[in-house]
Amino acid sequence: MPACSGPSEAAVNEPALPKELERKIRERVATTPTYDIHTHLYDPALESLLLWGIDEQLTYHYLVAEAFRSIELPYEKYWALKKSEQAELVWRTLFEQRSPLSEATRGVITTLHALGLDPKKDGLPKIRRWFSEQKLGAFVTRVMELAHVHTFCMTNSPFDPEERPFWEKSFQRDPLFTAALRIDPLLIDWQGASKTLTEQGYAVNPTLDQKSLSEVRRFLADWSKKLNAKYVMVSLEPDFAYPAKSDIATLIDGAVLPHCLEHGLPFALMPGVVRQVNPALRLAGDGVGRADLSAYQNLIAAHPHHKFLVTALARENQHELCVMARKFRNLHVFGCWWFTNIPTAINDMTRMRLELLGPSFTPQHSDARVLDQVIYKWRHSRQILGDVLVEKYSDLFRVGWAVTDADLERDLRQLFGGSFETFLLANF
Ligand code: HDL
Ligand code: ZN
Repeated sequence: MPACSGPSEAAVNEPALPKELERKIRERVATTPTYDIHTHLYDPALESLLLWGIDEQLTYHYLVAEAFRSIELPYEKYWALKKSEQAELVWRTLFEQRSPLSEATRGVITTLHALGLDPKKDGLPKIRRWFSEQKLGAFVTRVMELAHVHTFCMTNSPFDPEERPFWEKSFQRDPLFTAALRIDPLLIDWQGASKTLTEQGYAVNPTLDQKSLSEVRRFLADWSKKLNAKYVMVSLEPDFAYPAKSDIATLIDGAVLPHCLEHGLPFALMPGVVRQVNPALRLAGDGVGRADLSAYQNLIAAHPHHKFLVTALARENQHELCVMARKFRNLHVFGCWWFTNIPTAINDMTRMRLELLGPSFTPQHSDARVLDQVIYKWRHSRQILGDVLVEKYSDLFRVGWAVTDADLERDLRQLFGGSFETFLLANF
């Protein structure tokens, strides 16, 4: 038995990926146009609903939560400040009194740097002046170019009193902003939602009888048509159970799934949010919980002809979700959502997904609420995806499979929205 001495003969002589090929992979990952399949951005026609500019960046709820860790100001006094005062407090707290080491604070720096600004030198007043000189239309174009995003998918809710009037009077759509029908209140608060539907002219009553379910289907059909929705979406608490004798399960079985099947729409499920663990933080007050994914496995297994998009909020759910996707071709896994949109989790999840699913998933969405932040959300994720793909193509190269330009273009087209668009058209 030869003595063990360091790496094996083969390992030492294994060819590494040629530097030029590695460079090309990184460059293509950095610049392949992508469909951003879940955002909270809005078609510019929805006017002030589309948030942009430095004060919106700084008052993004991720930064509000982080800033409150270092300020003693009573929550209500913060909320009573003007937006510009809130932004100044966040700026001082997270960018002047500390280094922007978190993902969301680093994101502001990445974004400002990409826009040609120097936050350390310019300071907030000069940055504010720069944004005041931008025109929205040109800024949308610039952000999409810098982030290499070709299309956004919005999150559109018939239950949002600010948004609903725009859709009811209809408006000239910007084709770069597609829509998704968001129905959280319908499923998690049927008693309240049934009142909203009644006000909108749907003959529902709080008891979920057959008449109410057919009226809910009419509601879903009307809004899916109004929006030209690409999918129907809901985020659910960790304890969502299925099957179950619950309003949620009754509405899913009796209205949502029949509607989605009839219209060929995926049902997008986002497990794991624990709503308002700290209500004083308002939008920043939601937490996370490990979801019981057996409910999703039961739901998907019982509906092999329906399409499901799923992203889970808890890091602990990610491996189980990947294995589930191996069992069900009608499940498409997407994104590193919210609290998993950090390099540690993105790196872990993207590797795991490629190793278990190959390129049959969508690695990322921005979840952006402020137009500017699309820049950092995509630059940061593309950096990690580039690292992971260089390693995976290197592993293949070492065993004689060298990725070609055509392979790379095809694989990246799939990962940056192509698999998602194929899934939208799939019939199982
Ligand atoms: O439910 C969702 O779509 C989440 O993305 C929430 O909107 C959350 O507040 C968020 O913005 N996460 O990034
Ligand atoms: Zn979201």
